[in-house]
Amino acid sequence: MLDKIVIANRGEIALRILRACKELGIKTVAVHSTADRDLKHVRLADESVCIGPPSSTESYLNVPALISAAEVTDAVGIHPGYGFLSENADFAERVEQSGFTFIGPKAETIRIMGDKVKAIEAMKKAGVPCVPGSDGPLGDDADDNMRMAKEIGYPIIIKAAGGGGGRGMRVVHSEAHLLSAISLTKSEAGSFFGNDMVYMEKYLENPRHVEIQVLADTHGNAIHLGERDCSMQRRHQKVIEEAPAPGISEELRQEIGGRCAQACVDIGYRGAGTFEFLYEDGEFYFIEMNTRVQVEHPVTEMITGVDIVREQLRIAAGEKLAYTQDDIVIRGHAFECRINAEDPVTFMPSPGKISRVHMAGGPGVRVDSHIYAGYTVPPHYDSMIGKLITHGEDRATAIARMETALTETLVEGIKTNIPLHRELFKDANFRAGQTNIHYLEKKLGL
Ligand code: MV4
Repeated sequence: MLDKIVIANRGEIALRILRACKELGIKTVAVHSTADRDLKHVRLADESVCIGPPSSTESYLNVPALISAAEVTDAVGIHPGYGFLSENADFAERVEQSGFTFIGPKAETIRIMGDKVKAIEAMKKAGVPCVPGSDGPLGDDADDNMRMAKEIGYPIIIKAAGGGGGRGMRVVHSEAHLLSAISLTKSEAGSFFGNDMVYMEKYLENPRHVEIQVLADTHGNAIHLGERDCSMQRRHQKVIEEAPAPGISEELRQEIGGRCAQACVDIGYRGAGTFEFLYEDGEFYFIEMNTRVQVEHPVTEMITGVDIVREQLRIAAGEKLAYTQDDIVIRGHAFECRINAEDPVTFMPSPGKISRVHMAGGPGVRVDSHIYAGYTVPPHYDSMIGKLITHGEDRATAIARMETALTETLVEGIKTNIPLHRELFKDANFRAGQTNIHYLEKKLGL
């Protein structure tokens, strides 16, 4: 097993990684900015290193500082968590070139998945269903592009190869707007991502966002852990996730999940990963792959019993997957509410000192959070202060447990979005599993 690792992140995921390390007997190094000296995982880690001032660019995104921290503490690996440098291929490469284990896929894999055109090409080749589209970057010939869009059928969407997560895309409803949309998206992509390559897809009007969790080891084994529905989102920020996705049959799960796992084997994928799909009228369409552990990984852990972070660490140590596909059985249903330090109506961040906290508990309730009474939420980072996760034998039980858990939870001194979650869990369509990627924004009048 790995002897000692640097946790190159903060907040709840840093604590989550630390907990997995403790179970596996891995020593931990917490790195933190000057604004994060009081983080819970910093206190619990074996060692800690201050890597810079509050600004992320000078701390959690500071590659030389992170590598130095690994060097001075004699760590053997670096876990990037999510966000920050977790999907930065250059970082992964520099970690490995410096002689450390990057706890994630090979730099080359991260680079391919960062280029959406290359990612889609790789997935098509591996038999993963994709959205009908341009099969590669758009060329400069206006007539070709007009013909292609007509063949695909409007509406279509123009996306930047360097985009993803909702950045660099434009919907086109008719022929009249196609060419200007292509050139606009191209020039924006050039300045935002330093890559002006764009591609075209059929625009799906009311899909759900359903993603498949995978794990792959370095011995040619890969499994899927079923799917999550992340349709409840606002401005590309997920608000509530659940697993399994409502209305997906076991046959369809094994069909799409099996294709994702096989694709992992084909491309030599390593570690935990997520295949993002749009799901509409019973069909899956691949859009992107995430090469990191995700915020919403706990809902999958609850329904499968697999500790995804532990598996990341075991895979990075060169061990074989502890499970075969037949070992993975989905049991019950789970929800996750992302708890943010923000105004529940305006969504404005609400940093500050937490005066009192009561966490929920009881059967099927999990809280992944770094907050405590007296903790000050700094204004410099993402406003997520924790995740409330519930599990039950069925969807109704998981919902009932979440409603109770939301009522039990008390966070005083700052505003949180808990009142919003309480409202959403009363929503009849949400309770019936009848949502799509636009549902929450429409409900909020956005
Ligand atoms: C789409 C789409 C409809 N049709 N592609 C937005 C984020 C990026 N991951 C891909 N996105 C979309 N791609 C086609 N062909 C609609 C979206 C989309 C979306 C997707 C997932 C979750 C939330 C979303 C919100 C708006 C648009």
